Formats: sequence, C-alpha cells, structure tokens
Amino acid sequence: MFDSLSEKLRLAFRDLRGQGKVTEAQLETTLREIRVALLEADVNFKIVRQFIDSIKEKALGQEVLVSLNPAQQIIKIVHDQLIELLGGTSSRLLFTQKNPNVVMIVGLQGSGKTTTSGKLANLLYTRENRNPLLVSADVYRPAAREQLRIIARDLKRPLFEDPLVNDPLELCRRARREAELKGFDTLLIDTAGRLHVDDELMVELESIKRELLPAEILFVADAMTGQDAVRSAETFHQRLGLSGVILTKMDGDTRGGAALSIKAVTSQPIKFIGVGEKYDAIEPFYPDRMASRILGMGDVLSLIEKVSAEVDQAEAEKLQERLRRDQFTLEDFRDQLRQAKKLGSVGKFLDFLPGNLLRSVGLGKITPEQMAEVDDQVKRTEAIINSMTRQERSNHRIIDGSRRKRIARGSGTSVEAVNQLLKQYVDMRQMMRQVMSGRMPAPLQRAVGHSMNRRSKKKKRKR
Ligand SMILES: Nc1nc2c(ncn2[C@@H]2O[C@H](COP(=O)(O)OP(=O)(O)O)[C@@H](O)[C@H]2O)c(=O)[nH]1
Ligand SMILES: [Mg+2]
Repeated sequence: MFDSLSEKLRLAFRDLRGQGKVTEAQLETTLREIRVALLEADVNFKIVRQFIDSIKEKALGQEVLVSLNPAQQIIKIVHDQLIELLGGTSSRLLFTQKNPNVVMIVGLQGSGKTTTSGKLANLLYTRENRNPLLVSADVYRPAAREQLRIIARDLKRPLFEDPLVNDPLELCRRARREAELKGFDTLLIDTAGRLHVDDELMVELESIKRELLPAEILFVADAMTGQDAVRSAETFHQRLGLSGVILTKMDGDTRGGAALSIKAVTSQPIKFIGVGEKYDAIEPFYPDRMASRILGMGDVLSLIEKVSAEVDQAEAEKLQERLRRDQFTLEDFRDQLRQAKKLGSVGKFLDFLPGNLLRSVGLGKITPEQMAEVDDQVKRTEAIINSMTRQERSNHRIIDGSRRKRIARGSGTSVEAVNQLLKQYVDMRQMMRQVMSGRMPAPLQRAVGHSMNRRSKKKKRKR
C-alpha cells in the first residue's frame, strides 16, 4: 500500500541530518521533495499546497521538544499533518436507537458496493453484535441481485428479495417492513451504480434517502482511481449528503491520492478500507496507523509521540538522566504504565509494547470486554513487578530462572508472562535510550539516510 509514496518520503527525509540544526535550505529541499511525492501519488494539488504550507509554518515556529532532535521533529510534524489529512481520529458507524437503522451503500459501478455490502453485513454481525438484513436495490442488472444473493448465502446473512418488484424504492420499502416485522436492527441497501455520475441515478438515490432516512450513507470508492474517486465523492456528497467513505482495493498498488484527499475535499471521513476480495477483507480506518504506515516507521513514531506528548519536559529530562546512567528501572516502567493508564491513553502506550496487547485489542472498536482485557494485562504487569524485590526492580539482569519462577508464583502468573514482560522492558529501554540520546532507532535511520548508520554501528553496545 502506497509503496512508491513511502519510498519517496523516505528519500525526502534523507537530506535532514540526524543531529544538528536543520537549515532553512534543507527544509526547503525536503518540502519540495515531499510536494513532488504527494503530487505523484495523485493527491489533489490544492491539498498538497495547504499541506506543505502548514508543515513549513509548524517547522519554523515549532516549540523545541527536549526529547527529539531537529530532524525527528520535522518527521513528527509531517506525521501529525498526515494524520490530520487522513481525517484525524477514526470514525465509526453511527447508529440511532430507532431500529431498523438503514445504511445506504452508494457509488459508481465496479467500485465494490456489492462486495462491501456483504463485508459490512458480516462485520456488523460478527463484531458489532448487530443483526443486519441485506437488500439489493440494483434492479437494472439481474446479475447484480444474483451476486448479492450468492454473497449472502456464503456468509449466511439474510437477504430480502421480491422478484415481482422492479422499483428500487418499493423494494427498499418492503425490505424495511420485513426488517421491522422480523426484528432486524439494520437494513443494508446495496444500491445501483453507473459508470459515471448521472442525474437519473441521483434522483433515484435521493428518493430512497428521503423515504428511508438512512442513519448512514456510505460512498464506496475504488482507491485505484485516485482523483476520479474524489471528484465523484464530491458530487455524491452534494446530492445526497454522505456520512462517510469506504475506500476499496487498498490491497492493490494504489498511489494514495484518494486516501489522502477525500477527507479534505468532501469533509467526509473514511470509515473503512477494503483490502481484498475475501469477505473479511475490510478494516476500520485509523488515520494515525495509516500515517505511520505511509512513513514506514510505525512503532518508533508512536514512541516519539508518547515521549513528546505525554511526558512533560521536566519529566523527560529526569528520564533522560536516568537513561543516561542506565537507571530506567522496572519501577519506572511500572510508573509509566500507571501514568499511561491514568491519562486514559493505554492504547497509545500499548502501541509500542511489542506484540501481545494490541493484538488483544484487535481491529474495530474496542469493546468493553476488550478494554477489560487490556486492563487485566496492565494489572498483571503491575502484579509481576510488585512481586519483585527492590533489588530485582532496579537491576533486571539478576532475575534468573529461579527468580522468574518465584515472581510468577508470587504474582499468580506464569514464567512466560514474566519473560514476556522482561523482554518488553528491555526493548522499551533500548528504544527510549536511542530516542532520548538523539540517536535514531533503526527504522528512523533508514528514513533519514545512511550517513547515520556508520556512527551508530560503531556505538552499538549491549543492552
Ligand atoms: N482487490 C480487491 N477487490 C475488490 C475489493 N472490493 C471489491 N473488489 C472487487 O471489485 C469488483 C467489483 O466489485 P462489486 O462489489 O461488484 O462492485 P459494484 O459494482 O460497486 O457493486 C469485484 O471483482 C470485487 O471482487 C477490495 O477491497 N479489494
Ligand atoms: Mg453491485
């Protein structure tokens, strides 16, 4: 996804040197390369201009963050702006109390409406605990209804059909009546599409909207079609008032133009992305994760974000001092965890604890059960650290096999859990030390250029 854009951005950052001050000339060069990269990715030119202007403004007027060197700061600014461009926060489907909630799936022919209707029915049923009924309002092509019938059958999701009715609006009415009678809380309408935006179709969609009062009108756009997708989204939005966008075919080698412009142009958030032809190939859209993915340095950036946003400066200096003296202990680790919990940002914190926790959260909205699971894990971590002696907490290297067994017993966990925690701690120390000391962790080094590599190789020492 966005490989070519990622690669070009990496090259753009190459000229920023890791340590010293970034000169205005360097900044100009970098910005020019970013601009070209975005234009080549087929991002709307007006959006590109705004994007570059705001990066420049922020880079020149930035507050200096203790924990980041100048190059890192610029990367962080680009990262933040990318998140903004992609929509800021993630947006979910919004349902009302009044069932059945109607969801209209609209878009051009071939964009992926029918496939996406099936994917959504499946997702709502398996992950959101809803009970959707599908209906095809595409009466013009017999194959369209047949296609949805097959999908519904494969997924074992109910489909409303009435072969005697050939009027799309009447079909939708009947489907809603069926949903009311049989207690379906959601009605998913797969609408007809045309090759181009056309007035007749719009009139039809408007009439369905007027009568069915959908909770969501989702525009399905093929990400591969770039600015064409953005333009048709705009037209659909003017006529229908969309509530969100689903970008399909993000698994293909799309350049990124649609994803990066559609929110800014239509002001409608991307709610899901389609990442394959299979029925489960749909994901909620997270602007921050996508931005990190585009920049190709996910974990490290969330670490930087944490360091810069959540640790205040004095705290950061203290931490830096401890790290320098190799004193970031397990107790500090526990305090960080507690602080993150207090801030209600456990999710962010989890982002850079390798593996486990994030996976337990999974994709999609975090259900109360999942949140409880996260809470459990945090508690378990605390319990493990509490079961250590003070000596062990300040020097993890002495925690050998028999101590691990004792700690596991004492905390009511397992030796594996203790091992895992120690590994996370060591990894985190390592990353923090690198970021704090202004040396870049490997992924950032790759981004910034190879001139750094030689130095850090020489400096590489044991954890
Ligand atoms: N690779 C890929 N193909 C997709 C995705 N979504 C839909 N498709 C394919 O796009 C084609 C058109 O999809 P369809 O649902 O019939 O589009 P519609 O005309 O808008 O209803 C089909 O071959 C789908 O399998 C996706 O996210 N990834
Ligand atoms: Mg279709």
